[in-house]
Amino acid sequence: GAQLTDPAEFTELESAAMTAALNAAREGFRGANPLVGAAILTDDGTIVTGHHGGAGTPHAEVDVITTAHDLGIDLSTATLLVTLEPCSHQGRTGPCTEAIRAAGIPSVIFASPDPNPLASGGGEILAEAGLTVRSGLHLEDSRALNARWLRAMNDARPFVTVKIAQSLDGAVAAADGTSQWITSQESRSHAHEIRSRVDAILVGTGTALSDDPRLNARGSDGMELEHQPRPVVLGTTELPAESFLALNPDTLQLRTHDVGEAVDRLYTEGVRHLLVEGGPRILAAFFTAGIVDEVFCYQAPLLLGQGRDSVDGLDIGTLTDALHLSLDDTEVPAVSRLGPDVLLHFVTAT
Ligand code: AOF
Ligand code: ZN
Repeated sequence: GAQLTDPAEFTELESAAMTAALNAAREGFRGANPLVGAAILTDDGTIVTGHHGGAGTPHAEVDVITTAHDLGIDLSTATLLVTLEPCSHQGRTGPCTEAIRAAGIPSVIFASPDPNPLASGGGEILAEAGLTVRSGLHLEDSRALNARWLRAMNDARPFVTVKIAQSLDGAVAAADGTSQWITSQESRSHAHEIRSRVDAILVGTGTALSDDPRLNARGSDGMELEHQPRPVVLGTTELPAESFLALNPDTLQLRTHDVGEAVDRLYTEGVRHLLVEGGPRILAAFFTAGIVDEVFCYQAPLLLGQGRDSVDGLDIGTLTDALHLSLDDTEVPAVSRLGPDVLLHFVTAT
């Protein structure tokens, strides 16, 4: 990658423009693609921003250049700031390096390098083409913005979020199998928001058969949210032809018992963020395989007695073998109240 620039070399206006780009990035969709924002800073201190809206849509650089053209801004003396190194590849859209050159922009600042081997190297390409290229401005903020995507890229497997909704005594269903609804409406809405930010949701065939879930993301009004995850079912049992998942042409059934193989397959399918919703044996398999990155646990204030454990089948016989998690509030509060429930956010050891 390109050399990092000494932070002292950036002006206050450049810093402000990168902050604006970071804020614009947050308007994007967190899914298979990173959140990326861009800004154009002109001689007279004007700042315009753009962002990437999700896979298949224009990259942030192209978005902000389009806006600048629409506003009649002179780009021949402008600086383009972008939260991620401009891509160099022909992907679902063209290379941003080309768009920047074609726009005649002489100076580029990016926050963090692009770790994607397909897309990286754009900084060097622009420098070789004679542009002034600097990097590292608000580097940590840019990294924090895409922590899940960066982890997925680095590990070459999807970032795995586990969702558990349970009673105080750790049950996800009562003894007779009844499970609707243990958690509150507020908790369920929150869980649907998470669904709308992931690429895929995975359940086992057991859950698919017992609950007939839709695995889509819905608002509190019951309407589908803008971004829908891909439903994934793990296991060999056939789904009933009339079930929601069998009727959804996007459903992917993975007929493997190995969760490691399953996530590898999902990565090649383009999944960068996977939400695992159960059931209890699937959760145990993910924990045992060490491929859980994050847990959202919705804890409802009720006891279910002889219920079904939320995680079932962990081979832990003694305290020293316990699997440890830690409360984490780098991005969301580690502990929050959702109506009558408590939401806990954990990460696993890295
Ligand atoms: C940029 N600007 O706004 C984004 C970039 O699927 P594609 O073709 O859109 O390419 C996605 C890859 O491009 C993604 O994995 C990452 O490496 C880079 N994303 N690059 O110059 C952007 N979103
Ligand atoms: Zn690009």
